Amino acid sequence: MDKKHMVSSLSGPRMNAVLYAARLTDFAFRMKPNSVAIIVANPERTRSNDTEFEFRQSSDLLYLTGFPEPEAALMVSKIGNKLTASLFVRPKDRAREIWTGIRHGVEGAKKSFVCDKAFTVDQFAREVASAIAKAETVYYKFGNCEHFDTQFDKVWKAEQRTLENPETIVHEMRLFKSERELDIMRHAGKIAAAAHSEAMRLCTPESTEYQLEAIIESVFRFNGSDFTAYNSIVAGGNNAVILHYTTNNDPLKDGDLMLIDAGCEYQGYASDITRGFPVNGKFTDAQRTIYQLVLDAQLEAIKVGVEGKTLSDVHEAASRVLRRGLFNLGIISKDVSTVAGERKALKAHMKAVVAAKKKDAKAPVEPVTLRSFFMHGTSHWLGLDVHDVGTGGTRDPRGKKRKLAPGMVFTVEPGLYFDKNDKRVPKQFRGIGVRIEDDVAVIPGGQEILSAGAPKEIDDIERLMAEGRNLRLSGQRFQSIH
Ligand SMILES: [Mn+2]
Repeated sequence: MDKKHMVSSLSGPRMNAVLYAARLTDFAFRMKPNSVAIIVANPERTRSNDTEFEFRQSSDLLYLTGFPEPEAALMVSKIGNKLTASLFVRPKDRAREIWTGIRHGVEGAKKSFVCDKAFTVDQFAREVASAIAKAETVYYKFGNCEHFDTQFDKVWKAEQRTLENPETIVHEMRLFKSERELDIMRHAGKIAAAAHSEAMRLCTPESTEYQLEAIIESVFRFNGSDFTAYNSIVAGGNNAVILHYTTNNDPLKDGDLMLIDAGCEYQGYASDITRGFPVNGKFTDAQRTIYQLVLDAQLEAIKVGVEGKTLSDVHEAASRVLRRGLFNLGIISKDVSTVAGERKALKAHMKAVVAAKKKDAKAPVEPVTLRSFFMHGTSHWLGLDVHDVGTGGTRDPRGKKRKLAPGMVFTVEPGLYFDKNDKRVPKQFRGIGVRIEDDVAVIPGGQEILSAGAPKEIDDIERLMAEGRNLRLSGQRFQSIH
């Protein structure tokens, strides 16, 4: 692997005790007076017989404590002026640790994590009951882990306290990234960008989807990321029109366009990048036309995504460029080439659908609009979850449209998908699927593209792929047993 694609994990930024303590204090500050909040770990999940999927901590518990083990919970109590953070963890167990690795245990939890008290997890029900007895409000979210739900339910039913959702607090906090979080996300973006560049460099018409997937994920892991942030989408040719294609098993075809949507998770934080490139290193005219249109839309949308704007503004900016482009290519008609025109046409269509249903007649065909080829949103929040949380989604707690502000991180990912059998589009565009996705952080007075290291301009992609081809001709290639 090329040296420049290695981002050292040793130099990577991470959280520390001071930062976790500040988070816990902020969380407690936002809790109601005389309340108790409980946040639980994800359960372990079976993959096959007696082996489990790799464990990933629940994002809220990870955010507040950094505690990485299953069968764990955090309880924060705020009674009068007294704040107490308690961790519940698995007990030390020499026999189990030989098989599955070291457990922090109660002593380790107290030593290495921010808490006032630590208990073994079998004390959970007892300690929760005694904390709830003194509180007026209890924060707990059912549905994360059945084991804890059962225990909590019994205790809570016996005490009859007002129940609130702790996510309304934690998710609002998670929406705004601190300087350290941005550093970690920059690092995740760098690793993922290096992986995409490496896939471009090493792709040939003889490659397969799974080989490119292996290259992408080996760069992730090589640079110290913990997981993929989601299942990698590595789609050649017409597979790119399937939005969440993750089979990744087909051979590539000379002349096809590749779509790779893959991101790593570093210190719990996700990156999320999509790039497209021609399998043989040269865009055809048709591919160039569609790719450049999506890129123009993406660049325009990114420009709009600054402080004070909303994610709908970003989506509308991308859509405007795409509508105009599709009209110029003769794919949509003039009357639906504006947002007002599109709205009108779709409204009329809905009416016709309802009318047809009443008469038991066949439903009318939906008019061809941008939505026929771009059927997803342009943005989502990014953070500990790839589709990150933020109270109320794109609306703030008061129901107003959420305005972008420093510390928010979101993706910008317009796309166009023309199925190979779609007779609504000119022949030369069929079988082309393009999505271009970057990760954008809003910073005071501007924005920062965390994924900028992955080329997306046509010339840059073709240059990188030519460079890779020359290296291969000189004998350098990715190790393969074939
Ligand atoms: Mn995304």
